[in-house]
Amino acid sequence: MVEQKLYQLNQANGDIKLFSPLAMPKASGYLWNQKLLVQATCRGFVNSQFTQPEPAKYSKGPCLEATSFIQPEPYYYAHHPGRFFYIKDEISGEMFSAPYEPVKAELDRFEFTVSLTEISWLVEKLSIRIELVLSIPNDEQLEVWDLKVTNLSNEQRKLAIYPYFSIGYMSWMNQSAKYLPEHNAIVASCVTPYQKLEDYPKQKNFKDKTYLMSEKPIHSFCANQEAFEGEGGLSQPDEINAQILSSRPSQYETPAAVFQFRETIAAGGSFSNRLLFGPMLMEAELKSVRTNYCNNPSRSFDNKDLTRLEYQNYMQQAQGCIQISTPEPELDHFVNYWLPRQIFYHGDVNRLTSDPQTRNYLQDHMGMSYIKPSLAKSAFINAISQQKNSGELPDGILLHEQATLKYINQIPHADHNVWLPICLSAYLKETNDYDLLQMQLCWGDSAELNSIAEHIDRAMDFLLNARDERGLSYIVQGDWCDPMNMVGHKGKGVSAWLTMATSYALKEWSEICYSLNRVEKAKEYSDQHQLLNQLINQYFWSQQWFARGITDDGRLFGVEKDPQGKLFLNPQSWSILCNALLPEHMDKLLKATEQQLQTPYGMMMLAPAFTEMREDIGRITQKSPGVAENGSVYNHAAIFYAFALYQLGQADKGYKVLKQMLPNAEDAIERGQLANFIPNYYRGAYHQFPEHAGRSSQLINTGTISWYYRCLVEGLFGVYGEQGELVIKQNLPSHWQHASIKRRFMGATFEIEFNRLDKLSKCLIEVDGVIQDNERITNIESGKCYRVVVNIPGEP
Ligand code: CEZ
Repeated sequence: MVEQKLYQLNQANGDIKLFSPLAMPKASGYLWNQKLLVQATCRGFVNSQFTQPEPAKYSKGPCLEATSFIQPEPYYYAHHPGRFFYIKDEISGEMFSAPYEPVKAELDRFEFTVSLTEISWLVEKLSIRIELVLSIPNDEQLEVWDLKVTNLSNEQRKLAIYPYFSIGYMSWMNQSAKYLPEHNAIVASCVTPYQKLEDYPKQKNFKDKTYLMSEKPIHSFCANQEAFEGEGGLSQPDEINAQILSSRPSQYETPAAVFQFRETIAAGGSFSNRLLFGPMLMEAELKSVRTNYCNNPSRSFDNKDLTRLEYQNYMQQAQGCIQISTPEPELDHFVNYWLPRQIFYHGDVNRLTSDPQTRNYLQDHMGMSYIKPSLAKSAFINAISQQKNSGELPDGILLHEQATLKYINQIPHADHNVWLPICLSAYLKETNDYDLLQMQLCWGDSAELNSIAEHIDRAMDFLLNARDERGLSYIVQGDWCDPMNMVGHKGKGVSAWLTMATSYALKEWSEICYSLNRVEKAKEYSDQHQLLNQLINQYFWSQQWFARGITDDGRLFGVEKDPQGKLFLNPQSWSILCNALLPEHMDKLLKATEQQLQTPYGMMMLAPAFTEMREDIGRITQKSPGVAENGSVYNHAAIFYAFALYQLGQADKGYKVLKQMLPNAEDAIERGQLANFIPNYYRGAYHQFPEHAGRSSQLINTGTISWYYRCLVEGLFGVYGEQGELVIKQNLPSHWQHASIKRRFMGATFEIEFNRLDKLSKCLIEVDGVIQDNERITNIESGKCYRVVVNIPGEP
């Protein structure tokens, strides 16, 4: 027997197909638009959120309000929100559910396909084929489910088909559900709980209703979770064992949305139907949903229907500036299809928040510089216009008038300013839009007008002032590392990472100032950067690597003598980025870092992970060891390391980090996810808890991806802009003999072939047949296609 592959990548359209619901139960796809995010697992569990404008849920757990964020390593339990389809043979009484939950019957065939614009399933059991397609419109808060049931047997079948959409526990104040025959819909209603009187006006227009509508007439329904399940539970619901559903509404009971269709299907024949699920404000909205999405020829299920075309158009924007073809098909697949899509999700909907953390907002838009630079530009302007007159950027950027700083954004973090020149630098390389820096903007708290360049000067001055008597950067209640909240809360502790990041920011800004001909400023910041690098070595170098910081009580931590949290990755990476790492220390540092932090799943953020609270470090030490910042393979930190390695020209080491970030055929099961996104972490604490190592957090929100793209452009392929010219400085791994890419830059296209040739003494670059005497392409003409050959020395 030929062993069936676990999953398959389609290089022609980006699809990923998974062939079992068991091997990677949490494998998922995600769809979004500006107001809605839906992440669905292969088994039919769904995490979804919509905005009003704060994120909210319309399908929840059974007894929790579940209004919190989507959690890492989400736990899916029997009653977890999901969209399930029970199928019963009315003659034999046999039953199963698609895609898999909650009956979990062994299936004859299973295909879960995540494509760029929809998620679909094909399931076969009892000679019945179920095809399900989930899509969403590009601008509405609505899940569109197209269902097709085909009789694969040679006989006529009598089937009962039951879509079961969980609505869950909506509110302890008021919840109910009923069926509205005129709309073929179940509508559940609630009142979002509140206490403060002043919240009433803010909440009275909340979309407190969830509906499920059927295109075709239904035979029976149930809108009451408990009644539906009865004693049988979700895997054998009492109401499915009965002939028809009970027509029960719910009145201060947990709502559910279940329909029954009873169909006689001829041999080879099929039954199709469409279901629409989402939140709404008023019942009156059902009318337009019906008109638009039911029996409307232009929007009926078809590859060319309007809803799909509109969504495909939306997703068309998720095109990166490089297309690659390398010896690694998995890398090609991810970089050509899924990476730009994940970046576009971050940049276009800002992770569905209304107050993104400033550092996230800036880094996400750094990534957008490669996808849709116009959007990145407006984001940078928006962030800078909220900068305080003191030079300080706020902890979060408000995206609409009523938005407020919430949760983590109420905690003072000291690093936001460093991201401004760091992220802008990538944008400027890509666009050459130095004019942006002359734009006049006022401040978040004052009407004074200053150029963006002056805004950034002030951001740098603010960082330089936020230092102790030694010249080291205060950490306050956190830096890039959010939960490192007790190192400096008494006002004394300093961060090695932030001191390095400040130095790197100054270096980047100084270089930009030179390009702007602001020679004095450039010199001033460059001097400060040099000075900082001396301090970094003086205070933070410890034996073989850089420490992480000095606590309020003056303790240097992240050093050899610490039993836990001995070595942190970020200070090593950033000492390289800011050029503080002394040549004589380089080997020691790289060796220690690799020995202690490298795992088969990537670089851990620190090791050993903390197993108990340290009151001089903070909340990070309370996280489970190997989870998130406490020593996981925290991809955001790992990608900084890759970027630093590329800066050193360490092509093989850099590539290894990039490659390890993607699930591959050998370890996909341990990671538990498909290569359709980079998660924020894989479980770490590799040496302490090896049995869980590698497990994906399943979270799609991460700053990793922007840097991943930057590593491809500036590192691996080395095809980046400088003053409108294209620099070619590749770092292909030594085992690649050949690669080709298509690079969009300054309106032109570059078809670049890389070949490794033996006996070549140095890299040779040929542009349209002409050998270049340096590594840059100048006088680029927009609209033109350049053919570039890069010959790289191979064996001597
Ligand atoms: O959030 C991320 C932040 O969005 O953690 C990063 C930080 O740089 C990003 O801005 C590192 O700390 O405990 C916490 O508060 C955590 O910090 C999380 O919220 C963390 C999550 O892992 C989400 O990705």
